Amino acid sequence: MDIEIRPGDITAVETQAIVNAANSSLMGGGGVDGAIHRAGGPSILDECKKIRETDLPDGLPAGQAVVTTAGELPAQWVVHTVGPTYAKTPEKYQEKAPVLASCYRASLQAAAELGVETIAFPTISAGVYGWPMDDATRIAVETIRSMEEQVGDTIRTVVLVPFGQEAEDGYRAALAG
Ligand code: AR6
Repeated sequence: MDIEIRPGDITAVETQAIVNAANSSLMGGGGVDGAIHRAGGPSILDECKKIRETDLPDGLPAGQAVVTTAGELPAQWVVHTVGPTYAKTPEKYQEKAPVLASCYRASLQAAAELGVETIAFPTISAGVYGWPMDDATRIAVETIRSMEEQVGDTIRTVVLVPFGQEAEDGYRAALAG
């Protein structure tokens, strides 16, 4: 499983799947969520609404993932996951860091079940949800690496998409570590 860094807008990335840092409602929002729904068109929201009506009436819990098609995006699939909000206290951090790791695990598992070979991730929780960039990128890289045995037969390439220099620096440091 190769891990690559491709800076820029994830909506332009031509992997088979891209991951959305959504919220529990699955009804769209700002940040990368807004960008994906804008660029992908209304079919993504239509599918999210159906998922809410059928499987997830209370919304998608943090740390889990669901898949829709990708509308007009170059990708075929959007994997929607919900990161935790950042909390500074050590007790809360101990509770929430595993939830962030779970976003990466659940997204990779969902993609592998669909036979996806290439997938791109934004820096989940590192925007509106306030997670410090160095820690968010470290958790991303460590968790993706830890999944190699489970999903590496299917997923050949994981693309990390930093949106800004701080994210890119974080990924480079984590990959070197
Ligand atoms: N391509 C790649 N990365 C992006 C893009 C893009 N087009 N746009 C933003 N980022 P955020 P969160 C980066 O806030 O922290 C939404 O309103 C951004 O710079 O999108 O998990 C949802 O609906 C940051 O590094 O997601 C939720 O309510 C990273 O993506 C909430 O925000 C994540 O920032 C989720 O917050």
